[in-house]
Amino acid sequence: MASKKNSRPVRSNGSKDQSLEAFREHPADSALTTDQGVRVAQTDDSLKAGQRGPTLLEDFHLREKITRFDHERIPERVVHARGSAAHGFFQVYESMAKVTSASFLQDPKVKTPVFVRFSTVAGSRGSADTVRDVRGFAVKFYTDQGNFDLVGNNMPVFFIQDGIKFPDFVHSVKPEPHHEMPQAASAHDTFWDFVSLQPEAMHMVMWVMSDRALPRSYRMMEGFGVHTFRFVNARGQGCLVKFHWKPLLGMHSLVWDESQKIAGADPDFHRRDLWEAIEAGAFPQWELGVQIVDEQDELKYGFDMLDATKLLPEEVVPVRRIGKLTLDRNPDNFFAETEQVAFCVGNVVPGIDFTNDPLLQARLFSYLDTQLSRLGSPNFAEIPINRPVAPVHNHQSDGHMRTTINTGKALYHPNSVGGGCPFLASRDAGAYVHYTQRVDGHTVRERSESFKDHYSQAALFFRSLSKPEQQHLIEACQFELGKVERLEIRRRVIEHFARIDATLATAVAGAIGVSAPGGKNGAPPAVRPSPALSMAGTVKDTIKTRAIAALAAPGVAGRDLLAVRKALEGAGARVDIVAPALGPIATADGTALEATKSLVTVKSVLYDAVLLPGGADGVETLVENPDVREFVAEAHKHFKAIGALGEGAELLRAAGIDGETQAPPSRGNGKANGHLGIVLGGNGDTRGFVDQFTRAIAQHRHWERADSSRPVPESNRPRTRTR
Ligand code: HDE
Repeated sequence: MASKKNSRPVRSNGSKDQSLEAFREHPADSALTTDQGVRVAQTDDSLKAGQRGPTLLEDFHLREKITRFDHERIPERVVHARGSAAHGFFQVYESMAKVTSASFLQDPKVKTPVFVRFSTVAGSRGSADTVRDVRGFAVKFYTDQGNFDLVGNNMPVFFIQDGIKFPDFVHSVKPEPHHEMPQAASAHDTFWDFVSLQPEAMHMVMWVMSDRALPRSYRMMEGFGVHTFRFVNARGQGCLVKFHWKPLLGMHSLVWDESQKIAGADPDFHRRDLWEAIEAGAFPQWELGVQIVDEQDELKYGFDMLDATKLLPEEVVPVRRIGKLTLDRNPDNFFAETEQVAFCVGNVVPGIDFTNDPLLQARLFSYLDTQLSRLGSPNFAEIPINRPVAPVHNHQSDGHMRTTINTGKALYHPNSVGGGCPFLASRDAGAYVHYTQRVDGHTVRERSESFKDHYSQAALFFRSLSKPEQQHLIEACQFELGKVERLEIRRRVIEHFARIDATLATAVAGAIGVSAPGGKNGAPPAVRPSPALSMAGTVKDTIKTRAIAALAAPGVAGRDLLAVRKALEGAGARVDIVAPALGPIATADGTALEATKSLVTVKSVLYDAVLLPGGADGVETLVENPDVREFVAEAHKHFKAIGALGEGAELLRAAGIDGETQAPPSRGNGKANGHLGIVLGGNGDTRGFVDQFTRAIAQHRHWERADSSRPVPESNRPRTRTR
């Protein structure tokens, strides 16, 4: 993306002198200036009448500095306020000319620049990343035919069917208006009140209560266009299309307890993860998938393709992967790019068109409208991050913050004064021509009958999940509804749940003081599960970019620890040496080892796996440290892989990890060694250990391990419970 960079000079790192004095020398070309380009001699004291006298109004440098500061903030987005973004590119695998004329979907050699912004929805700009929420997944393609924005989410459906309900829905999930609580959470009365009165939300409620709402990383979640869009080919023929993004690292999630703790330990967890992966050259990638359906089949699948509370199961219409998105560059400036980027569902290019989905139709209006107030002027498309790479020629003019300097006299069409410029283009010359659709109907404020089934797909989703995923969903509902103060709201929700799945309704009801309904609301629908909706079968053969904490203290066996670290890093993981204090560690075998993180600054929740070292003296020190014991116990509680070398196994016992989940005592390369994600290795031979530990980490979380930390009371335990 071409962008005009501010000329803020960056001092070359050539000089090793980092003293304060060294920074006081300033080469002429890097001098501090005012906004008018006047060089500034001193910026630490304001201009005063005498050293102890009043400040003078004529101090233009002071006034400019403070005035600019006063106006630094712009309104945050009303939804999706907290985001993180990156630059990258998209390449199609083969020409899609048969179905669409979109130029960026024709030639596999063409790299289309993109800017992608991920976000949470409900929280404000400063809220934590790991809250339970939908994630935004907005992609701006800078194509040679103009900008195409695919403004999607990480869930394929939405809470409401008609955009007119959007303000109601958002008001219900946002902090309650009288005391502005809770921040970035749906666990409160108004949200559940709204959805309990709006049963069309039930399918999306299932998604938001599932592990999909707690992604491990933006890099490990799917994306969806949600609505049904339309592809149109060069001959003007249309077909329906649903867009998907498939992450090459697979889909992985956090545990709820872990998410809450990360919100304190590192509220920027997802932002940092994305940033660091790109800085490390581990570029996140997704494949773009499409489900293509004939126009006449829009009602063929038992629901209406125009209804955004429904998904089209992949087992019914497979997702064809048509290209790849790679994010390879972090923004230079958060405000200029991530904050000022303006996505709009209405930004489409020739070959892509809309359908009559009433949620989509309202969005076509909303984005431009909100950006006028958020970015302060209709000229926001001139901000570098929003500027198309395709040339822009038109008669729009003036307004706040106009930067284009139009030349010539003719600001209208048609004109002869300007030689007729700019000219109109034909479809063949790449002009956008709307799809020709017959529209015929009465003016009504009504919902189509084909939109009226609100439970079948909620049941489809719940019953397609693996047993552990179902259990997590149940626990999420127990937590969220447990926070709802009004009994009648909790009761209403359980009545809806009973129409989705009896096990779900019974398990949740038991935890929230509501008696389970006895089937009077109608039996849950029979559904054929869709395995693609579960994350259980996702990519589990790589440890690329996984964060592993290797605990250490003076006296640990350094050689083995470093050998394992080298092997794990060779497989693409990041291994931090975590010790009670930063700095060099005197190892038992004299190998040089340095702690890059200390137990004071990091917690187990920030890692995917833990490696425990051998070495009797070092392990003894670690065993005595309560932070270490907590570190290991939490990793275990959060179902993470734990590898222990030699005496390191002592740390498992010290952390209270009992025999049930302990690996069998046999050491070596035996198969049973990776039992429930706990891998033991002997001193000296790390090869077999590394193989098994790598496989255990690649599994991501070992749900099959008993959750001894927060057992569900026996009476509430659904039959779907694992183990
Ligand atoms: Fe949005 N949405 N939305 N939305 N949305 C906004 O636009 C809106 C919906 C989505 O990173 C706002 O510039 C309405 C569905 C993303 O900048 C606003 C309706 C989906 C982002 C708005 C919806 C989305 C937004 C707030 C119902 C998934 C963040 C600031 C008719 C397909 C984009 C802004 C970014 C942002 C309106 C529903 C995705 C207010 C009226 C469904 C990813 O215009």
